[in-house]
Amino acid sequence: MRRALVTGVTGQDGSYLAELLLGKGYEVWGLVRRSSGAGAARLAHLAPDQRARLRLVEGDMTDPSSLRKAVREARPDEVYNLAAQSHVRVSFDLPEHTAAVTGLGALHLLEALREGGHRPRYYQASSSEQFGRAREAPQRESTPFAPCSPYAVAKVFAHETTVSYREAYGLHASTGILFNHESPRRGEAFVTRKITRAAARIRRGLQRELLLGDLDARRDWGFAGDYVDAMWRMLQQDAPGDYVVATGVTHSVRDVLDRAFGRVGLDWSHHVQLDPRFRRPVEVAALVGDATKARAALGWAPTVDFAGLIDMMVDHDLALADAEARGGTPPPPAPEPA
Ligand code: NAP
Ligand code: F7E
Repeated sequence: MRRALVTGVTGQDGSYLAELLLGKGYEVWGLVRRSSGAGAARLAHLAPDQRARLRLVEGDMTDPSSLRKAVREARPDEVYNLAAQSHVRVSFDLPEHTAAVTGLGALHLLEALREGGHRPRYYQASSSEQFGRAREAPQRESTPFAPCSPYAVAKVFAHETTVSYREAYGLHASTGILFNHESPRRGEAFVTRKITRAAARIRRGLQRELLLGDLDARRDWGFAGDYVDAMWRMLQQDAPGDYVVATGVTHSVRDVLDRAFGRVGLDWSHHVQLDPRFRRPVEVAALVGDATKARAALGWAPTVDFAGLIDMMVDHDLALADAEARGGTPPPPAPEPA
């Protein structure tokens, strides 16, 4: 049985990746923090036979000894480093924490692999935010990085460290430069989910207004389920590499509002207020990716378009709002770390 170690297993991508790997028959070791309570709910729906192959191991990206122990115990064939302080605006409030977890954390993990002498394949969760104030559009693997947030700077550090470990030590280490990807499991502080949650709750009379920072920003939004499949495909290649993963289509925050509020039959302009607290000190105005390499080399393609993605999220959030309106249902218990 192949074994994978996934950091960030309680996050959006971690939960989809764990599901994908368990579905392929892997034993999955997930790194979890003592504080992972809310995120662990994302794993609660797994079927009993899948849970039996999911092992949770305590650890933290800022604690190298816990990473060495996780690697030693799991002896993985593949390692997926998805753990991060992943919120761009929050990274301006917590710059050192973000650098420690998102940047230095990757170095700690790569060192644990190198020192362990065991040579699993490694995936680093790189980000389109690394392109920042991008020098060209669409952005591809050769586009220079121009990070403009503490998050993006930390991700560039982790990315370049991964490349240098590949070159220096011959590790099968790949990076996926992923553009924004969303789902019903997206954290509620990211703009798509913030909007779909609000549209559903306003429709059901549970909320009146939605405060947003910027309506003109443009992003290339895809479906998280598609993007974790690209991660897995990268580690199945004979040679490691760097890949942009994106839909190639860009939309504005305003487009998200149109689609989400349209889905519930409301006019968003009656409910949305601008609030400078949700703006960033530096905004990345527009990003759009060119995934030609991933399509050709990995045989990867997105299966969900923008409209399908937003509709999926709104429909999920309408069901949540209905449950909330009925008085709420307790979430199922999360797996216990062992
Ligand atoms: P997410 O939902 O925010 O999940 C982040 C994960 O990291 C959670 O499991 C969290 O655990 C864990 N984590 C945070 N700090 C940690 C620490 N100190 N030690 C150990 N684990 C820690 O992120 P996501 O959207 O799934 O994204 C996955 C990865 O891809 C991240 O690295 C993100 O930066 C990157 N990325 C995301 C996108 C996107 O659009 N989603 C695009 C490009 C790159 P808790 O549950 O304990 O908080
Ligand atoms: O913002 C604008 C905001 O927070 C998207 C992370 O997964 O993707 C994500 O980072 C856009 C930005 O995602 C609000 O200014 C307007 O232009 O959903 P977001 P992000 O910053 O693009 C990248 C690829 C990652 O790697 C990250 O880990 O929407 N926006 N008004 C807002 N954003 C938020 N959060 N809240 C607002 O009120």
